Amino acid sequence: MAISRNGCEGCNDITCPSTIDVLSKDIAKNVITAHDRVQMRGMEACLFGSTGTCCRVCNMGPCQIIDGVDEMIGVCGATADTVAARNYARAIAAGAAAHTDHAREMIRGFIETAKGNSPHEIKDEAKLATMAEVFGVETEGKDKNEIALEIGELALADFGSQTDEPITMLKRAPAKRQELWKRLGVEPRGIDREIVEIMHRTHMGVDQYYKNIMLQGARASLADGWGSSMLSTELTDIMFGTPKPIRSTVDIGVLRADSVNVTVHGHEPLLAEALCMAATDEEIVALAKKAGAKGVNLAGVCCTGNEILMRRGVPVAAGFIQQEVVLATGAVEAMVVDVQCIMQSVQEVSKSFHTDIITTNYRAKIDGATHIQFDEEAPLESAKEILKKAIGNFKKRGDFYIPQEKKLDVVVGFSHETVNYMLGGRFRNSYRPLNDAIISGRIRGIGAIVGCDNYKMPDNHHEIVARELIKNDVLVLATGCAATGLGRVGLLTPEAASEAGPGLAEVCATVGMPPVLHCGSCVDNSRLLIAATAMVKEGGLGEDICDLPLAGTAPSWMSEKAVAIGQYFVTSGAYVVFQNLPITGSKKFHKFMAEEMEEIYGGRWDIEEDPLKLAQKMIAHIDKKRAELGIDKQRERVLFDMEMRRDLGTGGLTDAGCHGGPPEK
Ligand code: CUV
Ligand code: SF4
Repeated sequence: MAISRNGCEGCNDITCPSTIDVLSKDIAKNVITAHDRVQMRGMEACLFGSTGTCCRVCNMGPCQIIDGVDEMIGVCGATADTVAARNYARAIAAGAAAHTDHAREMIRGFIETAKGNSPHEIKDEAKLATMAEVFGVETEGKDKNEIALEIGELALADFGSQTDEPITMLKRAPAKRQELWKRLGVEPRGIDREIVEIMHRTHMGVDQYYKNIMLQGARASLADGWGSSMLSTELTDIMFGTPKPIRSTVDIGVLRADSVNVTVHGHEPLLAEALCMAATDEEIVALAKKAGAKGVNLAGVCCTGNEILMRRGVPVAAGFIQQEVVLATGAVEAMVVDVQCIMQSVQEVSKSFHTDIITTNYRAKIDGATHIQFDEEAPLESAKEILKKAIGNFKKRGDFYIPQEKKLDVVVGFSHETVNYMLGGRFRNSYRPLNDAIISGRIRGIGAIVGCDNYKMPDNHHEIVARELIKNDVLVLATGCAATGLGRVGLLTPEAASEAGPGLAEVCATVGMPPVLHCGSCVDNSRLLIAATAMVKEGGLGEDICDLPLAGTAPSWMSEKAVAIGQYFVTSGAYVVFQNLPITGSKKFHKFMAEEMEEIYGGRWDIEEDPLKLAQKMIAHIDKKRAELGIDKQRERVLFDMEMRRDLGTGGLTDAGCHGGPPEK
């Protein structure tokens, strides 16, 4: 069938030039993408499913609920609020489970590394020392591997803990936040346990009060953000190096005509790091040359891409929605996948080409794909086996098309430590200059743009949100496929600061940083929690995360992980706005999420489909927080009297509060 690929009058638009370019070529004519399927389906998404009121948890149903219509409650009597809250909590559980299983693998790899059973090593000893302190590990007289082993084992124990003690990392949060969580009874205990408890409480006939269900939703989300995701980020950094600013490129154009192209897609960097090491191995390079190629060119897709981009500067070929398009070039010898966000369709697309889809994790196989199990005890050998398979395909490559001119430069690698160093670097490592820039109003606030991309929305929504934020002096921190998308439109370069408002532009010029900072993969959203906490601890911006002029969004979210992430930000005190959420079919639950949560956590959910308005809502929240902190006047002075910004003081601003209104003295 004929498919219009250049946009369909306001819906599902593709704006990405290289996507349009590749799909318009003859070699791609048989490729059906997610975008095509959105159009081909010819039916709207089910109203009950998309507003949260379809219940399938028992076999008296499925029940479709209409809030306010008596005969349309569940057969068991469950209301729209109960059903929507249960579904939502289950999405949190699934998202948290994904991060948790990923984290567990990383920690097991970390332990093997500490034992000397892997080709990796303990690289970041400063971070190792920080983690030793968090876990109370004595470092005197021990070598780095002994310390790492103790940390690794304690970290792993947090997953299966059966005590009622909170998980270790929770104590990294601001003191006031910890007290609040304690008071509410939402401190996560064992990480796995919180996910199990959600599944239990949302089973038929258990927890049937939406507010109580969401207490557990909040607790499990914290087990993800401050637990598994944070453990994964920190231990991965120790093992593979904490990201530092590094130049690289993004876009499909990073594929190379003269090399064996291997795209690495999924999430767990253990495999990706091993592939990076194997790609430069003499034997592999020799084999590639023998096959007529210059070598092996690795290119990232999705968050695996972000992991090796951040730490090694390996180019990223594609975000989530381009995973099929990158194959449609005909230039990929193998797409290596592990877990999460891999569309089953890549296998179908690969059939039109010489491309192999190689699954590597026993948890994630695809009918028809080649499976080469990644052996954690012999990562390099596994990686070589995979690359050999890819090299074997090089000679079979037929016609192909790589959009060369559309390769975009990016500067990435903004870990919490980098922000600390870059902004504070001239004097000492600290968040003082960042806080001061916010207090003086040169930086209005922080906007986090995280998460996926999704063909439900035109593909330029991240860009619209980001441009509006930076134009209004909001510094953007980006992760996940959102960050990749922003790189594709040129916003991850210091030069992009020319599009920022005068205050942000000045800060970016002074430091030499982009107005949009790439902070990593989805699990690395935990970096944002640490950064926010550091800002609180630095002083002058209140006493808790909910006092900060900060707002988060995941435009075009797709994965359940985005729901878990959004919830841990809200539970940590942030304002989080998505373009849609499956909660709108229930009145009380919706109101609870969008309004009442703020009274409990100081953070709340919001929904706004229009990306420009979404950005403006984030700015409005930032301004509200500035006013509560009493720093709104400073900003007016900055904007209207450039001279005065030099002599602004910072004192006396620590008494703002956000737990239910006026400052607590
Ligand atoms: Ni984890 S969750 S699509 S942003 S990787 Fe991209 Fe990355 Fe998936 Fe969403
Ligand atoms: Fe229907 Fe209740 Fe069963 Fe859900 S739990 S499917 S609402 S009967």
